[in-house]
Amino acid sequence: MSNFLPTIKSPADVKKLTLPQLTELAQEIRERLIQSVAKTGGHIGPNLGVVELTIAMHYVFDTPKDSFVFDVSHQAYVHKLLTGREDRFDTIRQPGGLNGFMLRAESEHDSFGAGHAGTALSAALGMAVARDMSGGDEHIVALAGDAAFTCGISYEALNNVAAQTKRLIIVLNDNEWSIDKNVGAIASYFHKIVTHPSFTYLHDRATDLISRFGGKAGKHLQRKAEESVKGLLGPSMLFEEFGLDYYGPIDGHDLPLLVNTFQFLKAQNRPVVLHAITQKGRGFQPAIDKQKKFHGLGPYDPETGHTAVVGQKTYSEIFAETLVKLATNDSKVVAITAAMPNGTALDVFRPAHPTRYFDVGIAEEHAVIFAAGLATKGYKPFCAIYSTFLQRAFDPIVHDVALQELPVVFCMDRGGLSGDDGPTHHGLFDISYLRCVPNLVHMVPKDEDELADMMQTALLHNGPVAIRYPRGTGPGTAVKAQPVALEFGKAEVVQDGHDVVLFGLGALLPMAEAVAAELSRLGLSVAVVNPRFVKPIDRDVVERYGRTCGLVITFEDHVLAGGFGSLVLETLSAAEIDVPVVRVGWPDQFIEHGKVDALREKYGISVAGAMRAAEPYLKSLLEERLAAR
Ligand SMILES: Cc1ncc(C[n+]2csc(CCOP(=O)(O)OP(=O)(O)O)c2C)c(N)n1
Repeated sequence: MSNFLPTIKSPADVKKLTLPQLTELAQEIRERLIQSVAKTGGHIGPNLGVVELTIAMHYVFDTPKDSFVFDVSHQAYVHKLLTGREDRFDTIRQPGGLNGFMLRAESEHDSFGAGHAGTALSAALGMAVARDMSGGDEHIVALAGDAAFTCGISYEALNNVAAQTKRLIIVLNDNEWSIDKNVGAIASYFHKIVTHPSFTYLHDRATDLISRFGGKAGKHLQRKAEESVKGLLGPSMLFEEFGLDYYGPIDGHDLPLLVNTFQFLKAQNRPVVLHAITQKGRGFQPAIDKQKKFHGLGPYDPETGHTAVVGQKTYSEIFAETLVKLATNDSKVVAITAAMPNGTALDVFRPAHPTRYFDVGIAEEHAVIFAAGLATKGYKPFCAIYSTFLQRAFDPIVHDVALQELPVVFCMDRGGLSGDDGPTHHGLFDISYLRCVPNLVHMVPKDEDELADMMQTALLHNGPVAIRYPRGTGPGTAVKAQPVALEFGKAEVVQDGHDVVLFGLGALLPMAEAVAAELSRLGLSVAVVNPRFVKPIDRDVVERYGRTCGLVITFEDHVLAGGFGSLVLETLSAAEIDVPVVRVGWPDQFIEHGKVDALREKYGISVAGAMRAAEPYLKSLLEERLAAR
């Protein structure tokens, strides 16, 4: 195999290669991706699908002068390899290493950071308008997957493109997959275009013309393609109606064709859409066979694609299995996912209750308002949406669900630090952004069985409820055959005591217990509380221990600002109880990617960190309490 990749120190080096050499480079990149991501884990499938597209973009355009905006930007690995980060590529998603997404702070070639879907077109349009206003001549290229077009924001951007700029290039990277199979009318529409018999004809002709005539033929071809496709699809062509010129569909793995097409598009003085057909996982059979699994995953065997078997069930699986039970007992229970059937484990629910399962695409706002509509007719929707993605649906939660007191249940997976994915994916804000919303109940389970019980509690509650639970596995507590509703608004006192009280929220209860053990060794009497409910907080318990104890310590896998500890402070203050409160949680800054344990240690969310934070109070507390005995 050739060895061009190590010589690519910047996109200028890509431009030095010939077209046949670019094809060899594509091979090298594929091999590198497969080998490297096998060790680090990451979005292997999407990146194998955009190898040629990214090479062609860097061959034709000039970042950082020109700007590339990638939707989600989980498919930016090839871009990273071509923009001076090849030597650090093996550190991707590792502590201190490259981020798994585009990051403005990481490289001047990363013009816009992302991690959430649907933002590329709006950001690219903003850049294009800024360029126009300041008289620049650079190119702005947005690359968005077909699933990005299930996001409402993409259409909000499209609605403005033609009126606001004359020059913007949008690449629709169509592989027919979101993480799962892409869904809805837009997916069918794209499918109809690409499966039309004329596509094969057009493509064969295009390749033939380009191989015979080079660049000039590209222009000719595009005109032909444009006319033919227009002829095929009639005047209601989606992008044409938005005022963009549509080109394609073309084979997104045909490098010479892509290079010619981008050269042609670069010269256009109209906003354009290039529809490129790609294959997710291209060049790696396990990823082609298992599209869903290889969208994004942990380390795998680069030969076979095998991954380590995880024995214990994840919180997501417990959630989905419990929802199956609830739906079996209650015909009004429905499940909603916004394009995450795999991540939320609703994959398990789909076959069990197919008519009550809804994948709405990457459309969190719609998911929530859709659930509100269902709830008005007596249904009990459970919306399984990651904490970080639910941020997008804040207004629907307030305006459509909570204000009308509709019984929608938000099951917020990945509540807490997400680890390798980094700041775009950490679920660290949901307590703050939800506890200010009237009527909304917020619960956090300490283990798997309590999650099931909280779901039952939510089912019986006639109003909106949110439940947050962490990524991955919990303590491994056995789940009862049938969940039982919890006493509403009541905390669980795990251990009684009268000198110090520790509130360990959810996954941090064991940390609180470990700190309790240390404090007990010092001779203090320590109470440990599993709060269960953030809202309504168990005021009796907070006030009772606040009055008897000389120190309160709260633990949460959440930002401190507006979090559970803040709520405890507010509760104590409202009752005029003056007791020192030490809050353990994430500081007021975005937390980088890394391993959860190491990041917790770094930011003092640990037994040692809690002891350090409590230390200023311990000496006087010990003196006072021990003297009183
Ligand atoms: C708001 C939001 N919801 C959900 C996700 C999770 N997610 C990440 S990538 C992805 C699918 C993207 O599919 P597509 O845009 O077609 O790109 P592909 O991976 O197929 O190349 C989803 C649902 C997200 N990143 N952002």
